[in-house]
Amino acid sequence: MIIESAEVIVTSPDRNFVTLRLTTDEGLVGLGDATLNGRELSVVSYLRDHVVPLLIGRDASRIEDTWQYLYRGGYWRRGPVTMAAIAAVDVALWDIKAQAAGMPLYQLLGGASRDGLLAYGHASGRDLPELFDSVRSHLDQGFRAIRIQTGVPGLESIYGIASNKTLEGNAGKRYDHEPAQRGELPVQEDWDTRAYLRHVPTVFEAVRAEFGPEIPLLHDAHHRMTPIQAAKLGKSLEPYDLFWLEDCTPAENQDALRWVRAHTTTPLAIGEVFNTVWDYRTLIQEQLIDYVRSAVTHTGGISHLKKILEFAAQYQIKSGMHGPTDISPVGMAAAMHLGLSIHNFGIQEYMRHGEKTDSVFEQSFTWNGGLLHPGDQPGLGVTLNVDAAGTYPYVKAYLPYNRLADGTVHDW
Ligand code: CS2
Ligand code: MG
Repeated sequence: MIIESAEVIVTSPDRNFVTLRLTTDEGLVGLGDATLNGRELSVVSYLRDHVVPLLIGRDASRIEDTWQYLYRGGYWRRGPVTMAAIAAVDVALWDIKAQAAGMPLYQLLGGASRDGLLAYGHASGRDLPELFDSVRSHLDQGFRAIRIQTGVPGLESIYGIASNKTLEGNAGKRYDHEPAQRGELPVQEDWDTRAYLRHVPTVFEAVRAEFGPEIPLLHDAHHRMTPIQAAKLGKSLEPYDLFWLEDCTPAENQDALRWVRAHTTTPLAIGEVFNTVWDYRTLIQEQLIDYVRSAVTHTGGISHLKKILEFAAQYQIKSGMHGPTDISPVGMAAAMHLGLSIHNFGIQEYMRHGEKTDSVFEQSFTWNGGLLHPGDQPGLGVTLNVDAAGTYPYVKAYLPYNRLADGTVHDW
């Protein structure tokens, strides 16, 4: 089974997506997500200019060999662009292999280890009434676990608040928070960690009072605190029994988590900006985290993330795969197949894509009783409508950045 063609398809229905589409000499088509939010075109070039020429004529069945060929053969290893490109090739080859075997990918990965995947949705609000409405709306949609993001008094627009705006063409319909904003330059947002640290515990106190002790609640600190600030927040949130506190410190410094771990029992999740197992080694070996947040799309594909999760399993660390709207339906499907097959599945992030996106990517996953299931179509179970994709050309978009009150750039 030879790879006959490799196309890199860029489309922007509700937001930009980059998809690798491999076709074999037997007519099988495999898809891989290569979307890197706010830097999409860098991966397009990496694929088109450097990787695609290496794929044509290769044996599509040799997934691990192709992975090593691209990782070791590329000399310049790791990093978000390289690992998103390798991920797209890897997932497309797994899609093809499962189709050739006539089974859904999770069956090829070892079969189902559960009936479905517990998923969490994004509730948010500038104030408590808005937040409570959002929690209720997610409960009505069937979510059995909910991420809580709140506005902070004194800060205009911060990460994670859906009501900042509604997406063009989706007027009147709540739309989960899509952080990347279309435009020629990134938008500046303000930040004040001390105001945030004062406010967040009061919000969780109110949410628990309103919705009770059972429902799993998650929070994303989005990389903004120092180790001791993160320790302080983790401790102040202990009474509210969080499922996890995510990205409490910037990810580069793995040692920082030793401080946080020393001060709080709030479970910790990290890794959505990680790209290889090397980013996790200290965190996993020293049990400094409880959840691996990597997405298949940004961590070298199913082949590499499966290895990271098997390493994590030895330390009772579970998966918590990244699943915002900048992970395409192809990337989400890959996450669901992997998540259904591994033993140490924890939870899956699930932000709904928009209608235009659903018209470009035909999907077979199901959402039932708060559980996702990838479906039982052969392969990933996603087909790309190339004509529809062509009607939504790329639109430049950037993630915002942060400045503190004194003008200093801060982690966003
Ligand atoms: C976030 C993301 O979903 C999350 O956990 O951290 O929304 C993140 O901001 C985006 O994926 C960045 O592209
Ligand atoms: Mg996050």
